[in-house]
Amino acid sequence: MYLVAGLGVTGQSVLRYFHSQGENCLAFDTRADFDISSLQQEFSEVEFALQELPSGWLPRFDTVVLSPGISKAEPWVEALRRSGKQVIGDIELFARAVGAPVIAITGSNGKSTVTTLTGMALQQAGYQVGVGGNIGEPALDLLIDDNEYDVYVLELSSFQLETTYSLQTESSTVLNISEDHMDRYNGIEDYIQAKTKVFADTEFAVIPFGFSEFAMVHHGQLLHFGLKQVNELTDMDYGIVELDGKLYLGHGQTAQVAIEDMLLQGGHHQLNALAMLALCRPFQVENTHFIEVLKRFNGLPHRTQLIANHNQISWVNDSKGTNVGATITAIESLGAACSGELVLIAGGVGKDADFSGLKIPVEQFCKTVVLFGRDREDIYHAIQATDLQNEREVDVLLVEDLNEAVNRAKQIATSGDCVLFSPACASFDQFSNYVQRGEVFESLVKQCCVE
Ligand code: UMA
Ligand code: ADP
Repeated sequence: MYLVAGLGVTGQSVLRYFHSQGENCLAFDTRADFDISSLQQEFSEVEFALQELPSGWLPRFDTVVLSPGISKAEPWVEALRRSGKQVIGDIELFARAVGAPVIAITGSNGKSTVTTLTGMALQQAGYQVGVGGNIGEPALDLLIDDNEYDVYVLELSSFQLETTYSLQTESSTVLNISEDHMDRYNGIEDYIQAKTKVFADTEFAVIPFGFSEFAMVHHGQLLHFGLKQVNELTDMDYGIVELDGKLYLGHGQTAQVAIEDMLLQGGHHQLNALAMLALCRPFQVENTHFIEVLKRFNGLPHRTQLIANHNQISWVNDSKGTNVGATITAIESLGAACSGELVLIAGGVGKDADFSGLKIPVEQFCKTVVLFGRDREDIYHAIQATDLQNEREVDVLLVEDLNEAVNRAKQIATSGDCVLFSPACASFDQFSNYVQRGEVFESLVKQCCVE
């Protein structure tokens, strides 16, 4: 018997999966105020408990299916493991049941974008593609919907990989590593270890140049990718290829997609596209298919998305910038493109991150930083630290909430400037998730652009 622990998006997909398999289970959520009435109606065969795991249940299950939002280090989870229970996640269940090839994508930033691009390229090439995982659609739902997929493309978080043991993939990648979720890990090494589990059983391990150590655990072939423009790229290297004076994304000496044909310009978009090319290597995808996709891919919502241009001031929503690495990328990429200066709005739940990496790009591109949310002072201290030379004066303001932050940004920004909302933090102090936070930002911007 299984215990489904956590009844959010993942836990509910596990209940649906077990229901479809005729497998009975017990279901538990640690939140006392979690409303389970509709779940009780839908899954009348399942027993539910909230807040405390009933001790009478202990002899009744042997495997815990743990939601990614619950840490394996929680004392009650540890105690279950010590008592001999197996602790797995939804992706492990998926791995045990899937009957078609899988591509798996992890990394600190760019996962959803590369997952979407890879799915689009395979679809363009005629495959039936199931896209899911951390990106939103739970992986197990793909196994029980009405489609017959030829291939699955999964975005996997480090939390999901921690509880995955037997996933076999055709190709997989760790796109990059920068600090994230340090409240759940004992340092960056621990986090890297969780991420690199994606290479445990893969045919092609796709890794950034210079990070071969990522793939220590892998047995298949290595493909490297990065913005290198070199003459001696081998056939296993994906980078920038020059042909007749024009720059292309490609591998070895093969020019695949002219960079000028990409709708999204900028370094990190090229990196994400290169990762897509490498991940698709085990499949039959023609260059024309890649070109078609990159010509029309306009980015995903809430990722460095231009949402308004008013009085020559542009407003950009990067609510999905939930860690320092993502926000640095956003500052550098928009800072380079902006004719004026940036007004950065950031803040929220810092996840014990070290924010000092923001200092240099902020000094290079921002005239003002407006900080809101629970951990705003941590960012304030990191940006205001005076241990670097060549400092440029940047105003750093502390406000309570996003409404106040948008209004202050409006007063400060002048013609040519760009107001960038890239929080470098999770949203859970003031919003339900990054999507709601982005939507609130967009409606505040709309209001203040009309006034
Ligand atoms: N929670 C409890 N008690 C419980 C169960 C959950 O307190 O018993 C809390 C968690 O601590 C967390 C929240 O509820 O604060 C949600 O946790 P969850 O495990 O229920 O999450 P799901 O709703 O199942 O959503 C998860 C992913 N969320 C997390 O890993 C936190 C979603 O990714 C993912 O889309 C979904 O599964 C489908 O696979 C979101 C995310 O923020 C976008 N992911 C993190 C990230 O991208 O950085 C990892
Ligand atoms: P994830 O799913 O890993 O959170 P997304 O594709 O949703 O990644 O992008 C989130 C943010 O990360 C973007 O808004 C952008 O600021 C940043 N980003 C995207 N691609 C990259 C990359 N290759 N390297 C660094 N940062 C990136």
